[in-house]
Amino acid sequence: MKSGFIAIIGQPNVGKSSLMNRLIGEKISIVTPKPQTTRDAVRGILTTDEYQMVFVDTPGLLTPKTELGKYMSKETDNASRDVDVLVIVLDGTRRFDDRGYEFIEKKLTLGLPTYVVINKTDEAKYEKVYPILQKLSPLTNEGNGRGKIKEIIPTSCVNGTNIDLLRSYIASELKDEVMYYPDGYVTDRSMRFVVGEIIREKSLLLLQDEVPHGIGIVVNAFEEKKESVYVEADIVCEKESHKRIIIGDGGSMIKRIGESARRGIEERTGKRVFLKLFVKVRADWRNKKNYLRDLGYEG
Ligand SMILES: Nc1nc2c(ncn2[C@@H]2O[C@H](COP(=O)(O)OP(=O)(O)OP(=O)(O)O)[C@@H](O)[C@H]2O)c(=O)[nH]1
Ligand SMILES: [Mg+2]
Repeated sequence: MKSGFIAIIGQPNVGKSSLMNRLIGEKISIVTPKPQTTRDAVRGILTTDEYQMVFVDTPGLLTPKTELGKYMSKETDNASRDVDVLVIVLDGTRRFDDRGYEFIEKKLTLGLPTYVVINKTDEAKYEKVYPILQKLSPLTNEGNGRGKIKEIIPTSCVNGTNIDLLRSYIASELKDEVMYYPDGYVTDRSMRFVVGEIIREKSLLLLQDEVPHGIGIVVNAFEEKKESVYVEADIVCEKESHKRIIIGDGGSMIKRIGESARRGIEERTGKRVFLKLFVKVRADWRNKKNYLRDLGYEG
């Protein structure tokens, strides 16, 4: 039985969370088409007879503009420390620039087994992917040496291309001989955290424009019983105008978010869910330490 930690890092929206969910075969991290969906380093655990992989999904790399941004950056920095394997995810539909190259070059100096994933190949045409491969070639040619990319793997989280292959490469790198988590654990996060994330995911999916980035969720009540779960949560936003959008005409939007989140929580817990949502305005909460603490973004 081998085990190890694997950090999944890269630009926002490239599919890091989707990749972790695919590798584990369960939905652990929330996924939306909006960049900066993931705000905390979230561990996802895959345990089989042969190995235990502890993945760390991370917030997309960014230049922080708010205190929340600083927290997210720190989460990513800390997560790629003390791991056994690095998986750097690129979006095959996007141009790969010098900054991306320099980022990988810098990560290679850590001396960790590093795999580069070119994701979204279901959408990326060869003409898009080829220049990425070409650009990366100076970092690959010696194969297994220190400071070189071990493999470049084109993947798709939509149709599952090369997910098994990536998993087997990762398995070959595992060296530890301890079980970090008991069998049956799929994440290090509490169900209370997961519930907050599901509510945030549904809000991000339903809300448009600038509102989604300014929302956070505080779970005020979480009572899990044998067959049911009772949840009370605040959707925190930055402006009265955003609050009106979140509530919607005659409460139509908050109702949609609530229904969608309730279904999500039911799927995840397998229990009947009673969910009450409230909307609160906390001006500029992304820059206020005490609000950030209430929302769980501290440390
Ligand atoms: N076509 C296609 N879309 C993908 C693929 N992987 C992820 N996506 C989509 O890309 C978007 C972003 O996916 P996420 O997994 O949230 O990306 P992320 O890198 O975790 O994003 P952040 O947490 O914001 O940094 C979502 O709309 C996904 O459905 C893929 O292989 N192909
Ligand atoms: Mg993510």
